[in-house]
Amino acid sequence: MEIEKDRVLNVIPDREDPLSGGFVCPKGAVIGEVDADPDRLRTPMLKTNGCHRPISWDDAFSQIEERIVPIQKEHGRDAVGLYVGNGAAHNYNLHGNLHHLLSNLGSQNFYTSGTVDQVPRQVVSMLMYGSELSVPLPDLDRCQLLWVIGANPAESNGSMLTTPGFVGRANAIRRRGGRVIVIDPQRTRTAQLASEHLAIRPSADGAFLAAVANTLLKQKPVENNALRLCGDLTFLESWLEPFTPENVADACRVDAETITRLATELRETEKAAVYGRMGTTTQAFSSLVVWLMDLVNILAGNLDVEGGAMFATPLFAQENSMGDRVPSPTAVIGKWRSRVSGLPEALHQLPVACLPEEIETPGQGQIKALVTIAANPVISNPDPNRLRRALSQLEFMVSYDTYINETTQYADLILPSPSRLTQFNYDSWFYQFAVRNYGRYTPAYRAPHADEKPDREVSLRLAMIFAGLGADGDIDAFEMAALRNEIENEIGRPASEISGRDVEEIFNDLSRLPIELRRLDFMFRIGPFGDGFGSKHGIRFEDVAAASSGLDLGPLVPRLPNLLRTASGQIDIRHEFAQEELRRLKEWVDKDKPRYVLVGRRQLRSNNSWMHNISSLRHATRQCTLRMNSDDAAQSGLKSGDFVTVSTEHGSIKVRIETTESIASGVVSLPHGWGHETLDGGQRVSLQDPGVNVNQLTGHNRRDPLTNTAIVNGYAVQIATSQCE
Ligand SMILES: Nc1nc2c(c(=O)[nH]1)N[C@H]1C(S)=C(S)[C@@H](COP(=O)(O)OP(=O)(O)OC[C@H]3O[C@@H](n4cnc5c(=O)[nH]c(N)nc54)[C@H](O)[C@@H]3O)O[C@H]1N2
Ligand SMILES: Nc1nc2c(c(=O)[nH]1)N[C@H]1C(S)=C(S)[C@@H](COP(=O)(O)OP(=O)(O)OC[C@H]3O[C@@H](n4cnc5c(=O)[nH]c(N)nc54)[C@H](O)[C@@H]3O)O[C@H]1N2
Ligand SMILES: [Mo]
Repeated sequence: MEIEKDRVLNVIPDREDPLSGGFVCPKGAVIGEVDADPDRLRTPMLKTNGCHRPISWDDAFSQIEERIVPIQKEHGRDAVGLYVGNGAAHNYNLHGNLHHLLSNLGSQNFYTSGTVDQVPRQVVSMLMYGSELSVPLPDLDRCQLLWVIGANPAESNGSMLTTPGFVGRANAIRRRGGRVIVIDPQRTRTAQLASEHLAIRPSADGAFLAAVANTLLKQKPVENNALRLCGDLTFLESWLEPFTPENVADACRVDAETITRLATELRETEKAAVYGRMGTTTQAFSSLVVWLMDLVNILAGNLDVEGGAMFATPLFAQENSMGDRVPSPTAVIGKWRSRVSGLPEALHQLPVACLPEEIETPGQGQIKALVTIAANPVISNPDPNRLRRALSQLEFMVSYDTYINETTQYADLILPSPSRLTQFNYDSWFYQFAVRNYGRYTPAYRAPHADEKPDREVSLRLAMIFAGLGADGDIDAFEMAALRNEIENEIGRPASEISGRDVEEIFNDLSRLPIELRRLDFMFRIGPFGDGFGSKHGIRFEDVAAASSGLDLGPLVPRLPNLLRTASGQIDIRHEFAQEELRRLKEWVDKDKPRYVLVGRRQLRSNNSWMHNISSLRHATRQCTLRMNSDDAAQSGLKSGDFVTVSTEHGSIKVRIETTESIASGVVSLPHGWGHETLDGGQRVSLQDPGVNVNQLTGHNRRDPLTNTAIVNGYAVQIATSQCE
């Protein structure tokens, strides 16, 4: 970035960066506009007589303490809920401090946007490999055949697959004689790059993949390390038996010969990988589809082999890479259940489906106070109107965000996030899923102003308030005590690289760095590339910081069996949920299908519900329209620009249609993140072009049975011509 007097003049691609190769996303390019946006929050705002007015930070923290602590004392720990949204994942200073918030809050009411997103992917990884972070990634730079199912990385930049510049990578596959196959009811930008596009019927991926797996099983699974780690798979013959290419072809709208050909090709191509995302994890059979994708990768001989579906080895230690392999005792779901509906916890979270009822329903453990961080669930969760009613009945709500948004406007107190330019970043979350082993440290560009609080301080002050230690305690001492604890735990683990070492020695070594960098250094050094605090030759924080274009740690490498953390020490394929879901899938295959189903789409110049306040991101391709197949529209006498009413059992919305050949007949699509008309000021540009909230059509009763993740793709909808313009 070129910066002059706190203002970003220019964002310059870094062609030396081994991960991005100099690709810059249009949203990254406008970081200066976000930073300079006059609507961006700059001081804490307290709601008095219905309006948010600036107050000082000291007063803000005192308020939080005065309101939260009595609620905890009177109603118990679960009475304070925490919701963490997508914005936190992109920010080390938030994400890297979350563990302080969680451990000190001690509440079962922890929610994230993950249960409207990727949780089925992580839970299936936990069940199969023993860790939620063991997510197979297509080895894009070496594969010769890539299947992309229900994902649009050309617009999304990849998800659970960090791949800046996906378009270049996909073109490279084709240039080296490989093939890209996109399986998506929409002919997305990714599908336009593909060698072959299958416009599958929404929700049919399970049936399609079960038929592929069945075909592979009959052709005999490819022998390799991964297959050997699965043990006896003969039970699959009866599980998959109903799913032949012929039996599923109609339901999938893919003919039987194509299914057989694709399965064979997958088996015969040496470097091939199956990858899927949002269209696979927020649909009717999410967890089953994820399970099937991994199964297909295994049966075709592609799991954990070069050019296939591989696991990252991130620099930042993760549970599957810290020393030797030992089973993870927490790799189960349902460690506790929600109070009202009894839904199981997964990944220490309750599903968002529980949030409104846990606020509304009286009794011990009812949520009386809510803290939201970098989130906008009023837009991003199903049934927004119910959540709005629930939020307005809270005794106290605090939100931490860059903007006043549709959710934070309900907060009694909103804390402003600091300018991104004032903080270093290390994308610890995203590098766990990067197509190369890689790490990049980005230093801060400027010092914070007197009124700008770093995320670290805000997070630690909140954690100290939760812990009952007061709003003005010593955050450094607090953080260092927690770090010392972590060191103690790590040296107490026999499998650790630093097992049995001296706490003080490790702690003092970290003390050479500024306090906010010590844990980052710790995590690097106990990880697979770290120096184990002198126990081996390896990396320390300084090495990462010195690599100004990012530290390249090479292509993905095979990680089995050491990656496994299951109790069996094997890849666990046999799970009851999968068998039950296959039965439900069989019924679905045989059922009549609705006339129209709704799917989502992501937009290049948007990021879920935000970035809509940035004028230069307004664009012809970023409109909140209902895309409808041209022939379907013509049959109903509709043309682009007409308004229709779209309804489900949950609600109805009026929206302008855009007719297109690029969506399958019987499928319509709406982007999510819109519906700013309920904003009571706060974002002047967003209000000029509010769009409609697609989640008015979705409800909490439709969930993935295993993880209770919301279903937002493949909704049956009715479409009626609207009387209004
Ligand atoms: N520009 C931009 N980038 C983003 C975001 C953004 O809002 N804008 N959001 C970020 C976030 S939070 C995420 S999680 C990622 C998501 O990243 P992706 O998953 O890559 O993106 P989506 O556009 O959600 O892709 C989902 C695709 O699934 C298809 N689909 C829907 N239902 C089905 C189905 O039943 N079967 C099949 N096969 N396909 C189906 C849809 O047509 C759509 O093309 O993107 C991230 N990146
Ligand atoms: N129907 C439907 N619903 C969906 C989806 C869909 O495809 N269809 N997609 C789902 C998915 S994948 C996701 S991830 C969710 C996303 O939904 P949410 O997680 O609720 O969040 P976003 O809309 O991404 O909003 C993020 C908020 O974080 C703030 N923010 C950004 N950066 C920072 C920061 O550094 N600090 C702080 N404090 N705040 C920050 C932004 O201002 C914004 O208000 O939506 C889900 N909902
Ligand atoms: Mo997401």
